[in-house]
Amino acid sequence: MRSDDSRTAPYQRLTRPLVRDNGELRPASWDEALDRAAEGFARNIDRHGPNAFGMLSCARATNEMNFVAQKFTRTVIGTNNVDSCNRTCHAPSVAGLAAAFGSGGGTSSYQEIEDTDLVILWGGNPRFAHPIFFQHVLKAVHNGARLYVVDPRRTSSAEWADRWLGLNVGTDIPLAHAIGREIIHAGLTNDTFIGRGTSGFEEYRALVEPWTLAAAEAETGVPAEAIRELAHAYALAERAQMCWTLGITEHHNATDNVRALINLSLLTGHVGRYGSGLNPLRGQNNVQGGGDMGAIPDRLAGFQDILDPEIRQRFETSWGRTIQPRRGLNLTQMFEAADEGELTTLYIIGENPLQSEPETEKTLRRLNALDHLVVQDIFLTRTAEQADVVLPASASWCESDGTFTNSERRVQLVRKALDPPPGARDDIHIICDIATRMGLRWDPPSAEEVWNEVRSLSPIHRGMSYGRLEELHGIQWPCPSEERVEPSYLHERLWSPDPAVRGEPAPFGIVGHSPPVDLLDADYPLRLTTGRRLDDYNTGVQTSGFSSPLRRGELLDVSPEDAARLDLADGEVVRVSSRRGSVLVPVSVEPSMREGLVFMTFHFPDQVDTQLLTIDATDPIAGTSEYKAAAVRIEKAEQPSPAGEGAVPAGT
Ligand SMILES: Nc1nc2c(c(=O)[nH]1)N[C@H]1C(S)=C(S)[C@@H](COP(=O)(O)OP(=O)(O)OC[C@H]3O[C@@H](n4cnc5c(=O)[nH]c(N)nc54)[C@H](O)[C@@H]3O)O[C@H]1N2
Ligand SMILES: Nc1nc2c(c(=O)[nH]1)N[C@H]1C(S)=C(S)[C@@H](COP(=O)(O)OP(=O)(O)OC[C@H]3O[C@@H](n4cnc5c(=O)[nH]c(N)nc54)[C@H](O)[C@@H]3O)O[C@H]1N2
Ligand SMILES: [Mo]
Repeated sequence: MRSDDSRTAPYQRLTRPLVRDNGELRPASWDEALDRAAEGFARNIDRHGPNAFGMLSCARATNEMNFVAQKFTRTVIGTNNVDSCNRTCHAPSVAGLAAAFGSGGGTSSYQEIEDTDLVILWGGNPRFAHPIFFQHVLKAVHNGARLYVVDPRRTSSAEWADRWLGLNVGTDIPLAHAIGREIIHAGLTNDTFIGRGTSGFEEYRALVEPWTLAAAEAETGVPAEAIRELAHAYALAERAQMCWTLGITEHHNATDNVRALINLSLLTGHVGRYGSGLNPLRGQNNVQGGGDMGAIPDRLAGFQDILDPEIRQRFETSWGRTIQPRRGLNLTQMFEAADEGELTTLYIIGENPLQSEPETEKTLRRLNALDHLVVQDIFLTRTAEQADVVLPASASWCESDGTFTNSERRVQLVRKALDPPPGARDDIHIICDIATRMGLRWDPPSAEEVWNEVRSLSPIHRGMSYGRLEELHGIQWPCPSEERVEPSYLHERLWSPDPAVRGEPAPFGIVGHSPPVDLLDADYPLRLTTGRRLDDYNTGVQTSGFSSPLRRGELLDVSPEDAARLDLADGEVVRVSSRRGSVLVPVSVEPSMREGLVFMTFHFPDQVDTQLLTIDATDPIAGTSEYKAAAVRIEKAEQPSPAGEGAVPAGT
């Protein structure tokens, strides 16, 4: 472990492999480190079988690297235990969209955002977290679109909104159901679409009936009039875009939340048409692509079902190996299996779970329970410090060739712009070197060779040669052939008068309200929600090295009302305690906060470990944790500030 002083210093790029001897990490040659990595995997497979292995693949790396990582897992090891940080953010969006429409992608293009009449940003702060997407939203506003923001905090995104609906954390389903009920009662449903493209409307009508505007106001805190206004505006808009992010998905009932939003589009026909759609704004630069490449436990490349024997057979023929006919463990289940001793070895490429998973002590225990942990990263992260073998990767996004896929399903070519630091190796090459040591001779392919293999196996990518990607500046999937140009939006079929074209209707999601698991009471009376600020990125590993006048370390945003009640001044250090742990952090009094709500990031875990407070209650369908809702109390602390300064307003 580092000394406390070095914990505030920027992370250094890894340039030499490390191996653990007698409890300590020491520098090693590439040959020694790769031998150790491979031997440890082989030993664990021999003793416990292939399902004792888990792979966490990097949602920041290229499609090609993710394809190779999942192929390694499924063929060299022989398990489907492969996942990524998609689990911590938009797995519920994928699950909810797939349950409704059969596939999990966002339905619209960015151009359609500009051309729409109404945008709802539900549980997302794109001004900070998706600034490029937010530019498209601003163009829509400039073009006359109405903008609604649904968020417990009055975020900086909300500054541009026609109306901000400040709801209580975890009350999105009552709000959505009340909007649905109001649309039905006002006679504003799109009956053509409901009749052709959906199923289960009557059950849905009965489900939402109790959620009157008054009942919803009482539960959500949003004034009835604002709910009514949004319901009418959404239903009456010619075109409307529903966009959501983690305020919806980081909950114990996240897939239900997603279904509740999808229901509103089914009621009004705001899907399957140009300018109307459903858009989860994906988190990491390539989290959409990582999933599309099959770096998830239940799908092969192109979102193809692992349980379908014909699909498996196509991959088996190409790869010359048998694929297990069952879903693998997701990230959450892998950590649980480590606790049970069923998963004994993990290969983590570009993830920092020790600081991104809830309840740090639990994560540390689980990592330490492993027999063999290999971490391949560009920095020596806290997770890497726990590893048996650390492999320095060079393939950060600007140091490699390949493709990325963004939230509008657009695959784009990237070209190497920088040389990697000496000593580091390309992610794909490292995986191939381990595969070769484990008995399969994998000569490192070029990125284009990997991509052509993807195209041969994934129908939705088939028409995307590197040449076409370059010429057209990216192509959205599905792109099944080099000749056809597909519409920019998905699910047009649902509008067809011909049942044969329409196919399976989209079912309404029959989902009930379930408040946050961590209940508020006299001991823990405040609701803590966690999220992001503009200048920092996730666990801070990649942003700690650049200086910004806006960065002031971790802060606890508190409403002026709570600050007055608790006699707290800006910059004063408080102890924040949840049922699981406590931290010291300076306060920032924020007019954007509603009474009873406090906010922190998880960007500075070396100084303030927010994950000591969070809860690992997870969505049973998607496995995503309820990062957005912990119950806490705050007390004045005499200790000096752990994060230094902290007297300037943080901004939301
Ligand atoms: N600058 C910056 N950009 C990033 C990242 C970063 O770390 N820094 N991370 C990237 C990643 S991995 C992701 S996944 C995205 C995340 O992007 P966002 O989801 O936009 O980011 P968050 O700030 O985590 O959460 C969004 C909002 O959810 C609200 N919220 C909390 N609880 C609830 C609730 O119960 N209901 C509703 N409706 N809203 C709620 C919060 O107040 C917050 O404003 O950002 C990506 N972009
Ligand atoms: N409290 C709280 N916790 C949260 C969230 C929250 O809102 N609140 N959000 C969750 C979400 S949405 C996410 S996505 C997770 C993020 O959690 P993580 O993915 O665990 O965190 P990051 O800090 O993004 O770690 C990325 C790592 O990838 C490495 N890396 C970057 N590029 C490459 C590459 O090309 N190759 C290799 N080998 N490595 C690379 C970086 O050095 C870094 O160590 O956190 C989750 N945790
Ligand atoms: Mo994310």
